Order: sequence, then structure tokens, then C-alpha cells
Amino acid sequence: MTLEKNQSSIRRSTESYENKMKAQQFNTEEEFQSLHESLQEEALREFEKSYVTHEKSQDEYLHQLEKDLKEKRGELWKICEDSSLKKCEDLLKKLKCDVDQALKENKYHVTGGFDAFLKDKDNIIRVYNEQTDKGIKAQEFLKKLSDYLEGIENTIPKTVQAAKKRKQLKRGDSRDCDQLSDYVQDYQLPAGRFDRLLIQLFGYVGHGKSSFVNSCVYTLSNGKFQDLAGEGISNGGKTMERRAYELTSTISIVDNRGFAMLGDAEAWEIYAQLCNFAPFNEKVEWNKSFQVRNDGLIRKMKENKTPDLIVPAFVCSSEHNLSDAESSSIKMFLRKAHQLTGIQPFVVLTKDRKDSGLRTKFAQMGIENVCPIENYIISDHFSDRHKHLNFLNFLKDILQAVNFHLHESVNFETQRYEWMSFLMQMANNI
Ligand SMILES: Nc1nc2c(ncn2[C@@H]2O[C@H](COP(=O)(O)OP(=O)(O)O)[C@@H](O)[C@H]2O)c(=O)[nH]1
Ligand SMILES: [Mg+2]
Repeated sequence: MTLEKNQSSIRRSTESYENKMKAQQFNTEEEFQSLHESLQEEALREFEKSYVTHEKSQDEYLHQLEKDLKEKRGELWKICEDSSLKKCEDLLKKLKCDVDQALKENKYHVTGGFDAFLKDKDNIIRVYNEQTDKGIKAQEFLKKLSDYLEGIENTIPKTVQAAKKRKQLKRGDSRDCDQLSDYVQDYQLPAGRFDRLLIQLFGYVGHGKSSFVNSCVYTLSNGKFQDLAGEGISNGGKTMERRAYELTSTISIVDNRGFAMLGDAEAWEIYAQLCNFAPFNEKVEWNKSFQVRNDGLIRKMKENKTPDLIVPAFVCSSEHNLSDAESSSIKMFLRKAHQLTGIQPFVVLTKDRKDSGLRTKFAQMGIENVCPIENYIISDHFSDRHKHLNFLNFLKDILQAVNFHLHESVNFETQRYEWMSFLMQMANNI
């Protein structure tokens, strides 16, 4: 009988502890812990008063009660934590969404944008603080929000500065290696909208894509010439993978497997690369089943990654003889690449030969950016001012085309669905 009485006092004390804890809204871990301690103290005292003497000592009961309260504390803590986590995550997502939209619309990385950002930042922090019932994770998520905003705040002056520098590039500078190199090195994309700027190369096997990668890296590095991309049959074989090589912290150039002919399968694969749907550092397969293509698209669609801004660049040897049939399929292909990326493809004519008819052929296709160059190659890589200028001017022209493209306000989400539907439809017909 006394045992039951004592047990029921323990139950009552635990229930009373639980009810009082549940009735309270906590905003910090300290608040939670402090109430727990005072209610635990209260429960122990109450039990002491109601204890009825029997063979099990009061201390043993107190010890049991303490153990029960500790367990209850754990359960209640978990409930508070889960509900606070959900509330804070939802709120953070909503607040970030507004900033991301402003970044996409390029509201901050322009002259005067810094002040606009600071105003929005104050507003966001105020909205966050005003939201009640955020629970015990409120401080932790406030720190996350502040770090996120601070990250953006740090990039704005740099981008605006670089934009001003961009405007300072004068006409004569296209003959000045240092000016051009600074211009390329300092180039920044508006933060938040894109991850990197990628120059995506494609073209026939052996036309100089890997040598072009080596040449661009060499020109910007001021170091020794290196065969990074694997020119010709060095490195044990022809390029089979799509691989990005960093030129600056913003710009990378992407080497590719070359094709023997430009059929639908090859075109599909390159369109997928240009639309942010193809993987890096994997063997490029031209011929794939519908299922494999489809699965790849769906896998990429599920990734929630900041997109790369991709510029198409067709590499073609000046020595190549383009048949009429080839010309017409390349023309259609380049037009589609333009439509998909919003940027007219650049054509790099390697193994420069003054008498090559290709300059005219590409001009007749309506291509404005035809760049005849002589690559630095393993057997001939003496640094040459004229060659350096050619690569630097190519990069400068790319950046200017990108600047123009950035004026358009493109919604990446809408674009992604359009790309996906185009690629699926095309995959159906190969
Ligand atoms: N003379 C000359 N040879 C080049 C040029 N570009 C590439 N090559 C040579 O062409 C071959 C194929 O070049 P590579 O860059 O591997 O072509 P890829 O298959 O398109 O990557 C190599 O032997 C290079 O040395 C160039 O501009 N001039
Ligand atoms: Mg190659």
C-alpha cells in the first residue's frame, strides 16, 4: 500500500513537471535548462513532503524520480528541437528566397546595389527577429542567416569594382597583354546567379581542342607551358572525358571528347552539356539508349545546384575541308546552340592558315565571333606576344558577349524545364 502511494506520488510529480514544461515557450537552450532545473527541484521537494515511510528509503525514491525526470527532459527536448528546427528552416528558406530572387534579377551587383542590399539585409534580420515562437534553435539559425547575408555583402563591392574596371577597358587595350590579362583575371559574375563561367569546347577529333585548353591556361598563368589537357595522343590516348580546367577563380575552359561526325547523337550530347545536364570527368558517350539519356536528365533535374553560365565554342582546324552537307548541319547545330544558351557560339579556327576558306564559310553562316589562332603545342610553345594577344582577345570577347547576355533577365528554373523538354523530345527521335 505504501509502495503504491509512493509510486503514485512519483507519477504525479513527473506529470506535473511535464505539464509545466509543455506550457512554456522556449527561445534558448538556457531558458529550457533553467526551467527544467527549477521544476525538477520543485518535484523533488513535493515528493519529499508526500513520502510515506516504508522499506524502500526516501533517497531511493528521489533517485528514481530524478531518473524519470531526466528521461522526460530528453523527450521534451527532442520535441522542442524538432518543432523549432522545422519553424526556423521554413523561415530561413522563405527569407533566403527573396534575396535569391533579387540576386537573380541582378539588383545588388550594380552601382548603388550595395545600399539596396544593406537595406534589404536590415529588413530581413528584423523580420526574422519579429517572428515569434521560433523556439530553441532561433539563435543558431540567426547565425546561419547572418553568415549567408555576410557572404553576399562581401562579394558586392568586389563585383561592382570589377564592373567599373570592365568599363575602363579602352580600345587600344586589345593590344596590351597586361591590360587584357587583368581584365580577364578580375572578371566576376554577379554572385548568386551562377556558379562558374564555362567555355564549353566541342568539335572534331584532332582539331586542337586540348591544345587550345593548354594555350589558354598557359597564356593566363605566366608560368611554364604544360600539357594539362593531353594534346594529341600524349597521355596514352585521345581525350575521352569532359573536363573543366580553371583559368581564373570565375572562368573555366572545358575540354571535350571530339566527334568523328556531327550526327544527332553527338549533337544531343553537346546540347545536354550546354544546358547544364551533362556530368564532368566521365567518359563522354555519344550513343546511348533513350532510357540512359532520360535517366541522366532526371538525375540532373533533381540536383539543386547553382547553374554554370555556359558559352559554346566550336573548335575547327583551318585545314579542314567543310563539305556543303557538313556546313549545313554545322550551321543548324550552331544556331540551336545559340538558341539554347542565349549566346552565339564562338568559332576557334586552329592551325591558322591565311588562305583557309573557313573564315568566310563561318561568316556566311552568320557567326560573328570567328577567331583564327595558332595554338601553343608541345613541339612549339615559345612564348609569343602575338599568340598571347590572340588568346586574351578571344577571352575578352567571350566576357563581353557574357556581359551583354547578362542584361537579359532569364529565369533559370523556367529555362531548365524548357531545356529538359527539348532534350527529351530530341532523345525520342534519335
Ligand atoms: N600546327 C598546329 N598544330 C596544332 C594546333 N592545334 C593542335 N595541333 C596539333 O593537332 C594535333 C591534335 O591536337 P589536339 O589538341 O589533341 O586535338 P583535339 O583532339 O581536338 O583535342 C596535335 O598533334 C597538336 O599538336 C595548331 O594550332 N597548330
Ligand atoms: Mg583532345
